[in-house]
Amino acid sequence: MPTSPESSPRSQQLPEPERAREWLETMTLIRRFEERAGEMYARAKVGGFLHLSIGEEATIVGSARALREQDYLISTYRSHGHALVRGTPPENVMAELFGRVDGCSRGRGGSMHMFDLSRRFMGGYGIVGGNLPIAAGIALASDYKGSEEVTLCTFGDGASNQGTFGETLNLAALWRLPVVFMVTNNQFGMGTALGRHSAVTDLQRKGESLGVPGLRCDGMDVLDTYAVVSEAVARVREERRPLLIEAVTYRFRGHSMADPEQYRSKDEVARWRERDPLPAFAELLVREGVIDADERERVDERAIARVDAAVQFAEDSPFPAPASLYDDVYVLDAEVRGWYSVETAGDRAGDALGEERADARRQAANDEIPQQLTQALAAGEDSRESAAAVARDGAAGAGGDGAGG
Ligand SMILES: Cc1ncc(C[n+]2csc(CCOP(=O)(O)OP(=O)(O)O)c2C)c(N)n1
Ligand SMILES: [Mg+2]
Repeated sequence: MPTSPESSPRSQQLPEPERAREWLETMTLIRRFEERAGEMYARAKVGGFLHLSIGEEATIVGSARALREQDYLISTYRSHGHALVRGTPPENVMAELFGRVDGCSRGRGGSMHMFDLSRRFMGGYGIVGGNLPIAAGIALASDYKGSEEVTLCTFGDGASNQGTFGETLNLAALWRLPVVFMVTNNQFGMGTALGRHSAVTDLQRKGESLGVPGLRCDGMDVLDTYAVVSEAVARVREERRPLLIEAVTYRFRGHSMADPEQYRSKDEVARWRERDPLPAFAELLVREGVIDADERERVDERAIARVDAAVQFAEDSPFPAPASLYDDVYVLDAEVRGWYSVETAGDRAGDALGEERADARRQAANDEIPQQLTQALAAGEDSRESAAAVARDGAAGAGGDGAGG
């Protein structure tokens, strides 16, 4: 099964009809959303990169539905579906793609940096393998608090070759952290097939030597994914030991929007498309009498209408104000001067002037500026305007010559 589209037959239990319908609705929403996101990218409405997970919807929905609301989910740059499955409104996900203020990361992250703390979706990361140590940190915090929370960390087959994979699984096993690692084996790391980038292709076994046992699920089947991830999450919650799951799936589209796909044949894609998880699940629900053909049609129409609304919402949302450019970021003082600048000049040996300026800034940072900010925020003033005003005054005051460093 790992590298071919055939599934192994398993006995699979359908959930309650209401849940089954919700899973179908969510898978359909993700599919329609991503198709439209691709169109919007082609029309230059979306900047940067765009990675679609069309074909991987059963992996996303089956795994996320195995979580409780208090559990955490963290994924990669291929994460529109993860935001949607956790309940982030499609309007805010689309606005994020468009770089607008109503995006779930306020338009500052774009496609690769979805984030929704209120729904415990911890992002969206552009660095391959970069989310694994963060997941371990989240799980460590959950453990430290004595909570029952579990973290589900999804990443790609390619990421399983990163140093962070070994380092994180080792520590997670050693410290008995409540984290489920899930490698979404979609058969490729960019244009490199699994067998050409990983010495071990049976990915569920890749954590064994690190003390992390593995399980495998058919990531093209939402029922199997749900069953296996549920079992893993329950075990991790109970036993306080990490597990690794390999979800075997396939991405039907290119790695990102600019991918000539010369590394695979059309036949191979067509063979996997025969197992398209979305019609497979919809047909199962019709066969089992959970929905009828009309209902299936309506689910699709509703998803399309919701995505239409999301596009309109994103179009209507403004871009972030230019004055907010430096909100939430640290910048080097030599480049931009302000209370938010990170000191560098004072670190240079023998640079007396730099040290003097750094001292002045440190002094300012210690007292005046944060207090002014706190007061401004407490008075309910618009935080961005206040911050900008304080930054201007602070920079002038701290450096004497308006330089601040
Ligand atoms: C540390 C790092 N190295 C390289 C890249 C470039 N890169 C982006 S996606 C990708 C492939 C990762 O493949 P996989 O982990 O299987 O995830 P998938 O794209 O299939 O979801 C690479 C190498 C990166 N973003 N980060
Ligand atoms: Mg991959």
